[in-house]
Amino acid sequence: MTNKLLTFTAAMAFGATAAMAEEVHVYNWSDYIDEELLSKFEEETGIDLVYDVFDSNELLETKMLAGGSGYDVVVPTGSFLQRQIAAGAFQKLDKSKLPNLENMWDVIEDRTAQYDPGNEYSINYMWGTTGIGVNTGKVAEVLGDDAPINSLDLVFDPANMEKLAACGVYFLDAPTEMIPAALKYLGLNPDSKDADEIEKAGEVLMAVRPYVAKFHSSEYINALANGDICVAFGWSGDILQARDRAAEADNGVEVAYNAPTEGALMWFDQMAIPTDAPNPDGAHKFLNFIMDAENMAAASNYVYYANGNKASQEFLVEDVIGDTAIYPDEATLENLYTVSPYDPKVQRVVTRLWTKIKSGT
Ligand code: N2P
Repeated sequence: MTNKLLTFTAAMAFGATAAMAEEVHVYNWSDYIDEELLSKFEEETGIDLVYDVFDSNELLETKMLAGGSGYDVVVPTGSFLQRQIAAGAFQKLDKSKLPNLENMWDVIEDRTAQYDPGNEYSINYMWGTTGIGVNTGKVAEVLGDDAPINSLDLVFDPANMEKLAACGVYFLDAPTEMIPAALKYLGLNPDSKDADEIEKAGEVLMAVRPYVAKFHSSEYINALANGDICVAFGWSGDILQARDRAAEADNGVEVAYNAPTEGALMWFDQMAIPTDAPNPDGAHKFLNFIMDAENMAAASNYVYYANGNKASQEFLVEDVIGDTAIYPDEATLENLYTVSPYDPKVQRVVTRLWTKIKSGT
């Protein structure tokens, strides 16, 4: 009895303390941070960090538009951010709480202003490209040494895909990445909002659909690294992480990333604070922590994505700052395109088409 009472009292006291501890809830992409930074934030601020991950803008958008997500910081891609700002999903940043904003890179701020004019609602976390990851050995076995590993022909020409199906191909489960790529393959504007053109892109995807083992936006990292698949249409840094995981495993798998020579999508992932964030003050502390030059460099050095922080550049390892697949040179930059959000009518076309493509019917 006494024991029970004691336990009960202790639990109450513990519960009360736990309820009082400050928390920040962050919702970021999977495989997108050096987790040591998470404990560093907790040590420096005394705030408990609750860190969840996702791999789909559509999923994040559903949560943002529904409201009440409970998150203090989320990371939509620019084109999604833009329409979520329009829907009232985010609050303006209090720049007086963000002294590390001075570390940010004007070149990237100019580009992200396309989605968030004046960068009033967001800071850039990472940016990158969408392209082709290959297991070089297996692809050469299947298609020969002159396989077009840096061309959209690899993934959109059914003759290539029919052969590659034997060693395994994954595509992103992301219509806003795959449709622009298919439009580019057709020589059309990748940012086209024309329903007929989008249908044509759908035909490109349907023609290779039988040879795609899976549409998924994060599993391809390990699948490539393990040698379970030989091609992934995915995100630059993720494929470079697969390259490193294979090298660490010393399993004979060699992974390479190429932005397609026809042109590649360049995207920007932006940290923003939901309008109904439970702890906006803590959210600003997290953003400021992330914008610290050394913290931002640690994140990029770990995940192989470029960031929008100029001051971080002196802390980047050569493998990152010196790799044009991560920090593109002028010539590479010229070959990158960006996209803007679909309006609701076109979005319905895209959503319907994507469901059809994934089901393959
Ligand atoms: C991280 C993927 C982030 C890129 N795994 C998608 N915007």
